[in-house]
Amino acid sequence: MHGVRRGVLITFEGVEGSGKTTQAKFLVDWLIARKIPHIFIHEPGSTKIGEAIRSILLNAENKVMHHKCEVLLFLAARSQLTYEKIIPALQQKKVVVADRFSDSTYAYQVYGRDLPPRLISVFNRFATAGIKPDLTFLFDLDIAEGRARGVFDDRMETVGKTYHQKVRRGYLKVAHRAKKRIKILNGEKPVDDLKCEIVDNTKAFLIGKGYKL
Ligand code: Z5A
Repeated sequence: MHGVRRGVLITFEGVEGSGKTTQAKFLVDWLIARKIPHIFIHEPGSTKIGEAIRSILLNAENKVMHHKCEVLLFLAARSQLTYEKIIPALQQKKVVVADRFSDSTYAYQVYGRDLPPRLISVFNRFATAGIKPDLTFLFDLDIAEGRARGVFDDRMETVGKTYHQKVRRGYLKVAHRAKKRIKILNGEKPVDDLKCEIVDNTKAFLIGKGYKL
């Protein structure tokens, strides 16, 4: 950890069922095996306040929720997580592995809900103290294929297929604008192939940041 100045934030993004949680957990196992200090978080949630907000956001009975209320709740949960867990972990030079972060808001609320990008970007900067991911893995997968992998019945998951297709396209637009940071992975590939791609990319990235592996 000699040459490391601050920790890094590695995020996993993608549509539902794309396999990002599976791979984020594999990366955590890899970090444990190498004794690299880290934390694992998911959004919305990972704090007491964030989990309470999550239950409001994902409750399928809350169908009346306005899109503006929705985005503010996601940002409120992120803000708590940023100050309670992410900033302290980065200061302690830890690797922060996050199952979703700001790119989700651009894909699901800006592109998916047609909310104004500039305003949401300002709100997001306010919520996160300007913290951005250092490396992002985006799992791209056909919506129907993702859905076939599980049961998806919460408030966000039960919005129609057209919405989720917009989200997928939104993610690709975000990735197009941040080519250096966001690695697009083919979510159709077998789990072990994806695992190798992620480990290879993360290894190179961490070495570049001064981690001794
Ligand atoms: N949301 C938002 O709108 N705005 C925001 O700012 C934020 C979030 C932060 C959170 O949902 C919801 O909040 C989410 C976005 C929205 N809603 N939607 N829709 P969540 O946390 O409950 O769940 P999720 O993040 O959508 O993840 P998920 O549905 O659990 O799926 P996943 O993490 O992408 O996949 P997985 O759990 O790793 O894998 C799913 C299944 O596929 C599982 O059985 C695996 O064994 C299998 N799998 C995994 N990889 C493969 C491969 N490669 N091949 C075959 N099968 C595989």
